[in-house]
Amino acid sequence: MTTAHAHPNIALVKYWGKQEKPGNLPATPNLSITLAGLTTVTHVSDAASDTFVLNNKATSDPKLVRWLKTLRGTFDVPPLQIESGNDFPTSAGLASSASGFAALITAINAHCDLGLNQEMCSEWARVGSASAARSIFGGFVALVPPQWQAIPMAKPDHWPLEVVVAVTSNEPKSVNSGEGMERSRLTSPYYNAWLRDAAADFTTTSDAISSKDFAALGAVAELSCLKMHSVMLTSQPTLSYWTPASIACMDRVRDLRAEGHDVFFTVDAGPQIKAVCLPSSANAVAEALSKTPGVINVIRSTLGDGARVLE
Ligand code: 2P0
Repeated sequence: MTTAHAHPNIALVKYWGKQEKPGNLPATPNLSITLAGLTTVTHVSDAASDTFVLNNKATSDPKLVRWLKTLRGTFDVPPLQIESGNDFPTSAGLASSASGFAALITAINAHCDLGLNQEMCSEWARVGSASAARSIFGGFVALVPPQWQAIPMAKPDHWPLEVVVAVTSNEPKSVNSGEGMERSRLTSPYYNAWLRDAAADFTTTSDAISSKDFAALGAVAELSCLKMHSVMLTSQPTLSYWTPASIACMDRVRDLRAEGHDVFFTVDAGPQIKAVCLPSSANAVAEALSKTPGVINVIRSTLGDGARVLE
């Protein structure tokens, strides 16, 4: 048996929409931070036929079945028992598919001696779930053309940001990301504007990370998030991932900033709020968000490392 783990990541420059060609390629460059405080652990062992256990429950995931079939088109991979567990809500806007596919390719690569380096693991993770390409690496990570293998931009200790995740629902999302993105591409009147601005947002964000300019990073990351949600909301039928508590948390983050705290929010395809902050503001942010009506719990995280084999 081989065990690997990986952490989810959250995008500061989002992607939402794919290219119209094979390979599961994002339509726009994107950039994330990897979260140490949330973890997927995946065990892979030989079996008579493929079996998949997620969070202690046998399941059949069409995305995983398709991905294994594609992998076997290139590599000799025997039938496998795959057991994966998350210490955080699954399919609820906390990037469980990112850490899931990153941990899985890392475990299979070691178990089956595929001989993949990290870049190639990133490419195979991306085929499963585009954001998973980024969870192969730690710290600040870019997923950009032309290779669309993730690139580590800076290690966690370059700028030890903290993240407070306000969990407002533990329910799986009603429309998955892949389906939602396709709906937005086909129907949102704002989709082309979203594509047009992405490269500039990416450059502004990279510069803010290099120079550790927190105010600049917060401004561009919040705008990228709100532009993505504008595209989602104007898709037909609408993609509305927020709860009243999500909105209350965003308002609370703005209040905290007005009070002098270094914090900004980002929100993915789900109702959870991720408040990114400097360590000096983390206690105040965690306390304020945990008291915000509708927040179930908060999870605190520092920046983490990439996927790796544990045993
Ligand atoms: C991101 N998200 O950049 C964006 C922001 C969610 C919102 O990438 O269809 O898991 O499995 O490739 O990459 C989540 O979607 O979707 C995502 P698939 P993925 O992080």
